[in-house]
Amino acid sequence: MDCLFCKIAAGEIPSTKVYEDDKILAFRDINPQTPSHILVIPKEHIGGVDEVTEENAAVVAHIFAKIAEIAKQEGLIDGYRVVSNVGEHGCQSVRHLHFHILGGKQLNGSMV
Ligand code: DGP
Repeated sequence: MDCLFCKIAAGEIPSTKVYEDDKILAFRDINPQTPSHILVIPKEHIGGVDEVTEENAAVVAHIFAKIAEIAKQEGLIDGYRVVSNVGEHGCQSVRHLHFHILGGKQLNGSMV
């Protein structure tokens, strides 16, 4: 499958890793929108939030447990935002489930 984040997960394309285990990978966004901008992905290919099912949702729970740890490790003690863009209206540009951790500065209150 020609998927950019599958290739990053497999180590075929380099990334700046922040956290890795057998199920997930966290790495720095190539185009950071905030001082700390990390992407967290499952290693298995799931296209997006719209492809999460009862069968594959365990990895999403695992991702969220690790997001809390990664944010602490990153020093985001004053808070941060977790975002997952979905599909065309959500402006998802990479069709592999990922969660953005955005922090390191005061974010604005606008969700869109
Ligand atoms: P989204 O637009 O929500 O699908 O976010 C995709 C993000 O992926 C975007 O913020 C830029 C990032 N990105 C795209 N290509 C690469 C890459 O090759 N390496 C890294 N580290 N990030 C990438």
